[in-house]
Amino acid sequence: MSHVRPSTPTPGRPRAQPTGTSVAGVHPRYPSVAALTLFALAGSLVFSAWLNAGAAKSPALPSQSGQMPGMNMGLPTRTPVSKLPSTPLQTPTRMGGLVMPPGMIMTSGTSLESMRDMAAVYLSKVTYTAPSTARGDQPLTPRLVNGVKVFTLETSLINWNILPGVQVAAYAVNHQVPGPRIHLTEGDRVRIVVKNSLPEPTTIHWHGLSVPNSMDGAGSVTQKPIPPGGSFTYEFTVRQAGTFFYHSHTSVDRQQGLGLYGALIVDPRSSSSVPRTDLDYTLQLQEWTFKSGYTFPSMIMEGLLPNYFTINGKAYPSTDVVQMKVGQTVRLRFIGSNNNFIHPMHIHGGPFTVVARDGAPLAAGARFEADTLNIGPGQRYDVIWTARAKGVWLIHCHIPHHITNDNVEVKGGGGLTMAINVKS
Ligand SMILES: [Cu+2]
Repeated sequence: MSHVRPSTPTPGRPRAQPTGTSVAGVHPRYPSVAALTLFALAGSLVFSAWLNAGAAKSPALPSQSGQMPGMNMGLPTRTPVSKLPSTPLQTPTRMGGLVMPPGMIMTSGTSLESMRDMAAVYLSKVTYTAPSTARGDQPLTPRLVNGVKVFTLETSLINWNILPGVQVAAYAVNHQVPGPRIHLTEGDRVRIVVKNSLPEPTTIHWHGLSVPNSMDGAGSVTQKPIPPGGSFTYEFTVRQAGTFFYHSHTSVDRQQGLGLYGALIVDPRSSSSVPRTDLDYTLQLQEWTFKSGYTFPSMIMEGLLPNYFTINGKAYPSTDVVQMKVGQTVRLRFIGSNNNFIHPMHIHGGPFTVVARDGAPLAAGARFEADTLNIGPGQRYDVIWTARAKGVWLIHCHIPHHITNDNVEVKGGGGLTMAINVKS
């Protein structure tokens, strides 16, 4: 408990003074606080005298009170609505060939490199438009070559509908957001050829998997980034089982934030201690910053805060519906493919049991019940939910802004919302 601030003074360690509450108690280290406190007291005396004189009824304000100009002593200063300036609409702006987000603060010290990182996806470099009904996370079938499962991933810029009327520009794998699902069995030898059709370098990291260092995909650390038009072959044996994912590890804040990730699910070779379920569903989360038709990488930065949110590349009501019958169980695999925000994912209809974390099953005694689980960037949780009663039960983020589409609620939700439809 050493991190808890002691409630009683410790010898030799003076307790911090509450500032501005008591003139007599002001610590000598805070002379300006003492002066301000005295000034505030004097000011409030002047103010009450002024109030008693009925001056509050006068429309003319502080100058009559004899106060210092520019000092607000708690007087009502609300400007009438009719006198408020009207808001100039903010729009994306141009900086050379870059499109910068509205609201972003740029100074003479902002480097071109950082602006490139935060600029809108270059629409002229988009090479494919997915059908508006296309879904991400599609299973990818490997070729079997001498006992090795061979997969091909191609990265590129695409147009992608997160809603029927909202088409973002995205960093995609095999023309999907999220990229295709790689489904393996513990012990598999895999070879994954990554072809880079992006206009910039990239690499792919196998998040959570124990692989040889040279196969780890950390751009500029364990390998040279794959140049535009180039390719790189990753090969390793999978020695774990559970919920993993892959994602860009070069300009990660931009590339992964704009869609370059996908699920990597490994089945155990023998029977697992994790209970079996009737259904299995994977949820990959993402934020989007889509303003005036331009798509910016979502970040916790001015101008880049997200206004759309997706589960498996779609915002509610375009998210999947899980169909179940009363008494059935579903294993929900939450993947923290979101790269800036934490999403407390909540499920209606009773608690679920958390059975695995970060690809590792929890021993029976370590499993626990919950109804809301924080899914932080990079984390994975497998939970088992039981359909106890018929009806439509929601899975949703419990940050209400994250269940809107551009701040608007549609059909009782938005963004990180999806439904489980339970029939009897
Ligand atoms: Cu959220």
